[in-house]
Amino acid sequence: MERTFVMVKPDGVQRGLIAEIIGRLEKKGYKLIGLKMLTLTPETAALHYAEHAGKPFYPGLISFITSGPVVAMVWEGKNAVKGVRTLMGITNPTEAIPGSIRGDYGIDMGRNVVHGSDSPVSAQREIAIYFKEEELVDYQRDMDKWIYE
Ligand code: DAT
Ligand code: MG
Repeated sequence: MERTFVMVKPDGVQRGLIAEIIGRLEKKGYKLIGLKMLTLTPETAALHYAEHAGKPFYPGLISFITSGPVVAMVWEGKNAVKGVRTLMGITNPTEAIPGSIRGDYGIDMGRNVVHGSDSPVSAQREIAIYFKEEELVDYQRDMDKWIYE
């Protein structure tokens, strides 16, 4: 099973969308295996968003993502990286399709409520920034036989 890193961003936390976002992933069928609430330091934010360093939106992105608590999570499931990106919608919430999290809850690019890894390689890298392996929970769900054929 594939793992992906998901984060409810500071705007999602402030707007009371934690349960909504977790609920969508949970109801889809993905399995939550790690969760913590924290406020990112500028150092952690820089690690997380290293690929965007130097871009025009980078300073705003770092100041936004460190502006309040976030909920960091690891979700597991078949093709979880791709599936979670589909549930999230594209980066620009104005263009994200209704029914997706960003499409339903955002307007501005820099306030798009949720983060999800864009590839399995990114997922591994991002999970390692936020979680030690022993903080991820290994458990079976009986309902998985009703989700996977
Ligand atoms: P995503 O979060 O969909 O993976 P990304 O990795 O390209 O998107 O960018 C990371 C975050 O940076 C994104 O969620 C919002 C912000 N961002 C990206 N492009 C932006 C832009 N042109 N203006 C403002 N913020 C931007
Ligand atoms: Mg990205």
